[in-house]
Amino acid sequence: MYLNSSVTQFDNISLSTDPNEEEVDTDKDLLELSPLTRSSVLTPNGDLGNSVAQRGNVLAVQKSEELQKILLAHRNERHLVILQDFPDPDALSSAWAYQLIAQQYDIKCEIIYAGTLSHQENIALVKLTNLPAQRCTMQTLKSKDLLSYQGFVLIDNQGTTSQLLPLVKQAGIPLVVLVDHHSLQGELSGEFTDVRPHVRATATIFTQYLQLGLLAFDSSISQHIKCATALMHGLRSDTNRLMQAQEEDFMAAAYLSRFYDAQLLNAILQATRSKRVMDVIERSLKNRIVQNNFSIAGVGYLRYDDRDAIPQAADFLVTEENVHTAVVYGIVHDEDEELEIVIGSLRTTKLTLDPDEFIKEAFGQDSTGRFFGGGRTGAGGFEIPMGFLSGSNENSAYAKMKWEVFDAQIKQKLLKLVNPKDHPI
Ligand SMILES: [Mn+2]
Repeated sequence: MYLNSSVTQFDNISLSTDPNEEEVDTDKDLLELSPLTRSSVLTPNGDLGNSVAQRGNVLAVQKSEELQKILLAHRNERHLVILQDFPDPDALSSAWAYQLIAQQYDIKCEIIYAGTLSHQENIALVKLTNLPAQRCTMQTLKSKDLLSYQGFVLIDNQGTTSQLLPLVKQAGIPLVVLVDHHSLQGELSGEFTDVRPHVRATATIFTQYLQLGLLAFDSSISQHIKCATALMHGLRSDTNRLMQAQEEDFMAAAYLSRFYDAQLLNAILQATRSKRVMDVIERSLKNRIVQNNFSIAGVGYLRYDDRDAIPQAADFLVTEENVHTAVVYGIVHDEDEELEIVIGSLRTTKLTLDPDEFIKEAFGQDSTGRFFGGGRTGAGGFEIPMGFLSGSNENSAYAKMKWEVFDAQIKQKLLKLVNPKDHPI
């Protein structure tokens, strides 16, 4: 717990672009300001519109101000922060930053996800930083007193990748805050919405909020150091270790570098792969077909807990020479709930390939108009529920046949886009 930034103090923090006296005192302090503030100080009339980053910063300032107002209006409430079923470092760290920001307004946030942390790095992240996210299955959520929550929050997702959403909506809990960098997935809009598909990581957006004063990180507070480390990890992992980072992401990483613990980050990154993940990667290698620089691999059945092996296999396949895009998919089965679902991941290094568009085009929508997947820069994913065809895999001939049908269907849909000449659309 920390008390250095009370709400009263916080109310006085100005998010406006007018630098106050203290801030323009010295050159060093100039560098402390946000990029927007700095450039508006240095070139009051010049250079507008020349940089996407600059426009991005105008938005960041507006959004920070807006978020501050919303949080003030929701003081003393309890909120559920819902992450995708299989949260990644970007989601986990951003949700934590949100929780710390909201805490200043006496808003109590519970960070929950329905699935598992299946990536070894994510498990290490949560354990080593003591990150306050909890698994919450449908059953657990049903057993909670949902009336005690005045709002819910979506971070690094728009509700399309969480099983919990229908239940929360049914309970009539309003969406208070939505912050994401995936392309807009639907009509869902919160009281506060900040969706910026051009930003590479949600951690970048949250770091900007911090930088703009929504919470002053203090390097003497261990929790702040750990959260900064988590954000650095989130930012790096969503930008392919900064390779796909843009100016805004680098600025955010630069800011976090003042607080993060490099050794702790290293410890998180040292996490090793389980044998089962290695086996899935091996299957993806064996089964892949490469056409037109696309590498496509079906990996058959996987346990629910190993689901994250799919994106890891895609990460690996995309490193092959002459491959710019990899798609890996498999049937994930949840023994507890007798549920089966086709899950796939796409990774691309091709700048002109939009994963969101590609996946929506390849797989289309379900009967309710919901897309089976989507994406962000460089990465995408899809989930196709198997409904009535779920289960009964004790009969191995049947299980094999079922896989073959799904495998063939997915390949057909992907190859239509991979070889457009063979299948004129
Ligand atoms: Mn993300």
